[in-house]
Amino acid sequence: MGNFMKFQKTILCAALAAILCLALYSCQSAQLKESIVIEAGSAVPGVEEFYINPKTAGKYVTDTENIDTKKIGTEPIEIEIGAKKYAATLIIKDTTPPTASPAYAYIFGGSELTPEELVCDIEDMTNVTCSFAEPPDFSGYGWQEASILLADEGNNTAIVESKFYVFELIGELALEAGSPVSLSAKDFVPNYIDIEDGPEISCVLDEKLDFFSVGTYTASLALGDHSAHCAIIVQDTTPPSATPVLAYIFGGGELTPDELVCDVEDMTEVTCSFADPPDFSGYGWKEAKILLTDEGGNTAIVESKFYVFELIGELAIEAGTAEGVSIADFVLNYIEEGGLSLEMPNSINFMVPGDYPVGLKLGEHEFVSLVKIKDTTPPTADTKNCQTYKNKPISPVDFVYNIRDFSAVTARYKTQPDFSAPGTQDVYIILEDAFGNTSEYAAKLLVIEDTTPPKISGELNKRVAVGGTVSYRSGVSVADDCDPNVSLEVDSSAVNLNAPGTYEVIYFATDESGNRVEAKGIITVYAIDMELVNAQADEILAQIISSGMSALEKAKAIYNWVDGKMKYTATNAPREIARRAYDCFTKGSGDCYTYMAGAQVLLTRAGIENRTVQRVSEATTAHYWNLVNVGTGWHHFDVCPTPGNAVTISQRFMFTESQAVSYTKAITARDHYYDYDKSTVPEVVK
Ligand SMILES: [Ca+2]
Ligand SMILES: [Ca+2]
Ligand SMILES: [Ca+2]
Ligand SMILES: [Ca+2]
Repeated sequence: MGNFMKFQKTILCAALAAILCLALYSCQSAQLKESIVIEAGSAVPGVEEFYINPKTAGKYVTDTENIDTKKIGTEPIEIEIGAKKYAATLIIKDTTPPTASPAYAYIFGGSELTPEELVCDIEDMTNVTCSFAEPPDFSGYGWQEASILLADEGNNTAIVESKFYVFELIGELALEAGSPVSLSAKDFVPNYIDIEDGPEISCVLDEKLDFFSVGTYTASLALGDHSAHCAIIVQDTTPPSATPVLAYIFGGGELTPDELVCDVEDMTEVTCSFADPPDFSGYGWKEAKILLTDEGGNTAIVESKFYVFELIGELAIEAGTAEGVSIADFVLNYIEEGGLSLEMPNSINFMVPGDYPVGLKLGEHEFVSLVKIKDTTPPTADTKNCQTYKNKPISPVDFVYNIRDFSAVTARYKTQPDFSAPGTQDVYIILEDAFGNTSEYAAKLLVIEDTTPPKISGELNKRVAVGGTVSYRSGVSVADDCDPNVSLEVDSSAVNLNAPGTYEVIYFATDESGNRVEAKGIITVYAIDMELVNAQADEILAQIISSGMSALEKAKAIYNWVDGKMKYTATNAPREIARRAYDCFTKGSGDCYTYMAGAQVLLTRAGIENRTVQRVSEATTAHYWNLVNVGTGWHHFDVCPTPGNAVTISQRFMFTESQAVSYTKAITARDHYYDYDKSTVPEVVK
């Protein structure tokens, strides 16, 4: 029921409103305000704001959504009330001043700012324009004040106090070479400050910039969109320095200025030159002034000095007078400093004249000098006087001895002596060495005239048994009045020692002067016969037997003598008793026949009965021995040794026939040893 009633009321009210609207449309002022004013930027007010009577009901006809309230001016508004439409005006005004925050700015000197760059966060419902309340000072440096005037479309204004910083730039940065080795923006801006929350000043240096080389370079600085250039002038105003170096050179050598200084110090490149040309032609210590010049043209003088060695190209040394050389020998003004060294081959022989090169070394420089081993000394010698025979020249060398020299020496006569003039004369001998050095020595020459031949004396006549030998000179001498060296010569060509007889031998000698002497001797070659050997036997027996001896004792003495005297030797001498007995008595050598013959002669001369016995002829070899009878019958008697001593010496003295048979059996080295023809000799005791 209630809703129904509200519906009724609404219908009623609507009807009334329509009536009113129609009334208003016909009479606006009676129902709507002609205009209303709003602040720019505010919303379009509700339509009721136009009603005079708050109970009026109506609506906008105008599309208020399309009204820009930020635009100052009037907007026509159509409002419908009831069935009628009414016109009104909306007036938009700006009465609120704008606001903004200051924005601090940073610029390089010489540039400027717009007012907009110095404010931010501008707030207003209408467009705002900025301008400087007063022109800022862009010509100064550092912080500068700036008043920015803000004005909106409604001519409302406001002042914002801002500021900006002006960086002062250096147009030219002069640097001493080598003093810095890096640069940054701060170096170009005296009033540099860090920009809070902003970009730094960037600094780009010239690619060619060399802090150690004099020149002008560029640095490019940038701050935001602004850029600027600064010149970097690298200069060198500091003179160079250096230490002097003592140098040593050979005469004729030169030095560059660089070789006379060291430890050159400077930040730029330094060239060296001589302030004055040094004296390279002299010797010893020389001054040198070295001018140092750097890239900046700064100069310094270094006082240095050098030493010039004066060298000897040839060092002459007399052979044998030195054992070595030292470096100082090759330098007239030698000093130890400088390290001059000598390179000497080991092959210098100070005894042998010749040229020997040696090297002098000074750093990298070498000089070749020559050691000349010379012989200018004449030979020396001792002299003696000489003599010779007339016309017998002698050598000049004979007059000199102890010759001393380092090379080969020859001797000659100054003038040829007269060897044909007997008597004493002076001779002069010239000694010359291999290098032509000569010395002269005097001596006496005695020329002897010898006309007397030598004299031969002594035992010129000699005797010798046939087959023997003769020492012709034995007992013969020769002497000369002048020639002490005269010698004895023998001509024995006429002598035949193998045949008995008398022969002539010629002794002769010739002295140095050719005087000859000749002397004759007689050589008697005598035969060997029983008379000779009997006499020899008698002499032997006189030594070995006495009158009181028995025959057996005498036989034993003879046996022993022959055994002691003889040594068995094969011989081709004739089998003759005298000849072989002679061999036994004089030589003591021979075969069994010699033993037998010697024993036979002695036994016979001693008066002892004896025979010779001979091995049978059918035996392979021959053998001879003795048979002896001392009054006890015949016995064998054989002094000759048996082969291999199968029968001893004592067994072979006076042995019986039965012993002979057994000995023959015992001696196996020979057949038929004591086998003999029994018919030729007396019967031997059995
Ligand atoms: Ca405003
Ligand atoms: Ca310098
Ligand atoms: Ca010499
Ligand atoms: Ca003489």
